[in-house]
Amino acid sequence: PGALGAAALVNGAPHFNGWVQAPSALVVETIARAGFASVTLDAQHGFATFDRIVEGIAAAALAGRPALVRLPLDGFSLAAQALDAGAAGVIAPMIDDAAMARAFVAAVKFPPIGRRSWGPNRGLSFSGLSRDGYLAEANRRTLALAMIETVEALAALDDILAVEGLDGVLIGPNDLSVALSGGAAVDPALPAVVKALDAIVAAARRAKKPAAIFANTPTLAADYAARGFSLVCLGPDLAFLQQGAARALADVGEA
Ligand code: 3PY
Ligand code: MG
Repeated sequence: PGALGAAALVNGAPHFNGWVQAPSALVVETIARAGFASVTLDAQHGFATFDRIVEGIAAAALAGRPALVRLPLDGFSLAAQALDAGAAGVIAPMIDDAAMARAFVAAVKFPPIGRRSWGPNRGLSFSGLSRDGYLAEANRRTLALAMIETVEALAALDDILAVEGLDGVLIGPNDLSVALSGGAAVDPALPAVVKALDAIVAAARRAKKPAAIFANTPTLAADYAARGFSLVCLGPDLAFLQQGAARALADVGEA
């Protein structure tokens, strides 16, 4: 399925990722074959249990696409398990400061950067490398992305980006809008959110790390790509399904 190195994301054209919350193998394969460059299996707000993650990574691989996993909030124990299962990278939600980013990195990078425990299973076999080769390369080939979606994280952005082994940041504009509006609105179009975006892209450029973002709509996705976000996540699958179903009903005059 290929790796998703941070360096390629920094230098390449915008990369569109299909966000999957109901990751049966068939759904993941369908989203991957729709043409997204990679998929994300969401274990925070989606239904990506570990068994589904194991299946979902295989389904994405069948379509020749790498899979990322968004972790739940309760610690990082799933993080290295996902990499062992062949995930190309992991996304940690609600990272507020450099200490949290360092704890995340410790879980997913091998020494000397972190303390990921050895046992890479399918990650090793996908890589095509020897055991020593994987040990030498895995820190570069697997992505660790910290979600920036709180007021605290915005204030600590440069410190978070400076954490060694953290490959980049991924903006959660929904949570960020809730945070920046003091709980008054969930709306990525809020001026305070939009204003933060250019500063985030600039900070990531200074750190030579990719800035990624989740987009609620294709229009927002295109806008984020134009602003310089190098990885733009679009979805989720359940919204595609709901919107397609509603449009079909409307087309037959039922809505
Ligand atoms: C957010 O926008 O807050 C996200 O976490 C994207 O899913
Ligand atoms: Mg969020």
